[in-house]
Amino acid sequence: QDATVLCELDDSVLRVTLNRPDKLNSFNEDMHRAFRAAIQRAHDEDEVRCVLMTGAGRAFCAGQDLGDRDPRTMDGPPDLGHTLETFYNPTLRLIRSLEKPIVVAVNGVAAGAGANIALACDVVLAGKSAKFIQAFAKIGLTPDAGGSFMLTRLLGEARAKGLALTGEPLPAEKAADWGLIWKAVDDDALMDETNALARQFAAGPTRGLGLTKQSIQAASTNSFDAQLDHERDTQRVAGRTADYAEGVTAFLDKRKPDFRGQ
Ligand code: T3D
Repeated sequence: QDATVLCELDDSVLRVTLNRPDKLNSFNEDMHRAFRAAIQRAHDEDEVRCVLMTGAGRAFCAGQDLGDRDPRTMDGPPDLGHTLETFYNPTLRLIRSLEKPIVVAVNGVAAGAGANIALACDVVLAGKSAKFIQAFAKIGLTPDAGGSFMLTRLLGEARAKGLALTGEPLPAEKAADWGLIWKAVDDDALMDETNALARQFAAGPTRGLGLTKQSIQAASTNSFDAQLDHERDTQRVAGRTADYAEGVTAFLDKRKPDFRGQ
């Protein structure tokens, strides 16, 4: 059987490809474990300076594999709170806490938890034919994988509720217009553009970029005062990195900086 998640380190970019194309890359337990391991690897290995996430085939990810939730073959209703706590939530926490950028190429439909995993990452590009679907409403569930948090913060309550209650597909260009994602690009250009961005991040000041990600995320829940304190503490750390010294030296020498991720 093919690996459910392909994982390859290339020039400091960890490429993570969801790989169950026949099932539109929906999550079974094996894929949950492999995906978690990939994000954990990004935490553990200094060589990884950026993650690029995408899906194999025509879809990005259709969320939970509903074949594993067939009520006709189950012994009573499942405890989905338990499955979230066991599978999705720890992975979402790893994604948000990773102090390295995660770039996503949404190459096709992103539905349910598949959409919300993408939205929890840092810079999301989508092919113009891609769609984001809060599919939960169609099957009697509620948004998960951080969706209720991300949609509300990125879009506000009106649009978050509209998407979550109707389950209507949101085309990539509209998602970009609404500020849900960074960019919608021509399908043919998606991988080139995402690769270029991932390489740019992987050659960047990794500590500074990681702290920047944490700072923007903290602003979602902090007061202004608390965020000023956060900025002070973050800048103190960034100011002690070798990459900051290199950045300033390169500027003064009128040359390109050579960041080492330290
Ligand atoms: O359970 C828990 O642990 C709680 C957590 C829940 C998290 C969630 O994500 S719940 C939401 C689950 N996802 C969905 O409800 C989406 C279901 N899929 C769809 O609505 C549609 O497939 C799409 C809109 C995503 C794409 O539509 P379309 O027309 O492009 O493709 P299709 O023909 O529906 O799908 C192609 C194949 O993929 C098809 O298989 P087949 O007929 O060729 O053998 C389809 O059954 C399969 N597939 C698509 N999504 C899933 C799936 N198989 C299993 N699970 C899926 N989620």
